[in-house]
Amino acid sequence: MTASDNSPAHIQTLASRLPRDFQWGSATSAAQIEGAAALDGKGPSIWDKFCSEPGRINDGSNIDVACDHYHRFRDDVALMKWLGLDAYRFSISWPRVQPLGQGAWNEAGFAFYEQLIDALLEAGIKPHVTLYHWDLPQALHDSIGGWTARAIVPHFAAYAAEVARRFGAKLASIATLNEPWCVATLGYETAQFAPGMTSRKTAAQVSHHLMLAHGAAIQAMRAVTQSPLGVVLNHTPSFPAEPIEADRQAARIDDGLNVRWYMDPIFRGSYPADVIEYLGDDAPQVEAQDLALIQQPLDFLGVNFYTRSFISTQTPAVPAPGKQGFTDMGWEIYPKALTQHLVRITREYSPPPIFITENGMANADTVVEGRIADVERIAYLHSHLLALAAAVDLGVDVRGYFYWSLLDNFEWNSGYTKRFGIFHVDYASQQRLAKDSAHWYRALIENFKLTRRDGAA
Ligand code: IFM
Repeated sequence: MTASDNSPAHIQTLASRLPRDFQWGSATSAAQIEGAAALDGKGPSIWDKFCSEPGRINDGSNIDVACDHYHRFRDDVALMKWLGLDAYRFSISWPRVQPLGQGAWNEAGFAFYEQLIDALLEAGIKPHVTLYHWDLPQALHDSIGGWTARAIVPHFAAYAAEVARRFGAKLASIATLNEPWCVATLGYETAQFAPGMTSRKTAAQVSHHLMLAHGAAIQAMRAVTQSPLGVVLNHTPSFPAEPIEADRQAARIDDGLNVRWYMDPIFRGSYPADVIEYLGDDAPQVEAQDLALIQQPLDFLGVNFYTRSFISTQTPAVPAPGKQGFTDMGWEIYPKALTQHLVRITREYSPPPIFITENGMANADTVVEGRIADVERIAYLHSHLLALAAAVDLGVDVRGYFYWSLLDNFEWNSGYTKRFGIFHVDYASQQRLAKDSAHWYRALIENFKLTRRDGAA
């Protein structure tokens, strides 16, 4: 990335390629920022429990306080307003509004989200809600087995309908699930995430229950709200490391597990046959009518994109080239895959309008004399926006972009060691500091509004 890439003229060219009503946003999730883990009637989530188990979180931390957003949300909305955001994506903590995951609602929990939504609307920022960003009520896990049990489906649908009934009229969108692949695979097969189980068979069954819960929730919400409804999937396109059949086949299966396993049932009403065959006895039990329930019409698709998967069957594995570097997560920076992938899913699935609901990088940021010169993040952000614009040029219907994340926050099993925010958080003082990337994003949004919305272009 050259210096001139960041010039106002370059930014203006980028802006002119995007639709006039393109929404500029940023995203967070409840468990990662809220804190107040046991306050005002909130029940524990599987992540509260997971954090309490020795060895699960790299830095031994927990989410008791996190970014203390529960108490500081008004200040955080002010930061969003300063950025000029059109939209903010956040999640509702299920155990905050329904501590047991079934039965009684917690009015104090709903009151928090109502205040947040109203503060956003007052600031002119569209609220986009996700219902499930990984913080399952621990009580539901204990009582019925959580996602391992088919019986979770009506409970999730009831929770979704209650949120939609209360808040639907104020929300710009409601997404059922965030990244079901992560929930099922990292939570139930590799044990990297809560609840920390290690069975591929269970994970496959969980993934089916997630899909059923998604379908049932969409159906239940349609009955009570006009708000646009959708789902958020993480897509990490798979590339064979070498032009050999073994790598190609492994990349196909990787794509099947990550992309097609969720896109096919949602948009085609079937699971991919090659993945069913690959799973063998571990394939989930699917009942008649399940796929019809899953394949609900959607108003939008959320795509979370960070990197690509470079698939090698050699020993040792052929490493990803990383010509544009790697993030602090060790993820290869490869923006071209975003363009290719958006074009591919548009061609193969004819999805509804797409939002890039997450994209961003962890960076080893350092504060020097009160400033964070995160040139790497600016380059990442800029190159991915150019990749997004290239997809729009090729006919992909992208309506918005949410930078992950607004704040440095709790990065799951990495604890607080990875910083994704465009605002730095000093966890001891809870002070927020705009990184250079925040200034860059702000200038971009301002320029876009001037030239694309208010201007004649
Ligand atoms: O922090 C996560 C987020 O919760 C889900 N998508 C990926 C992000 C970065 O790992």
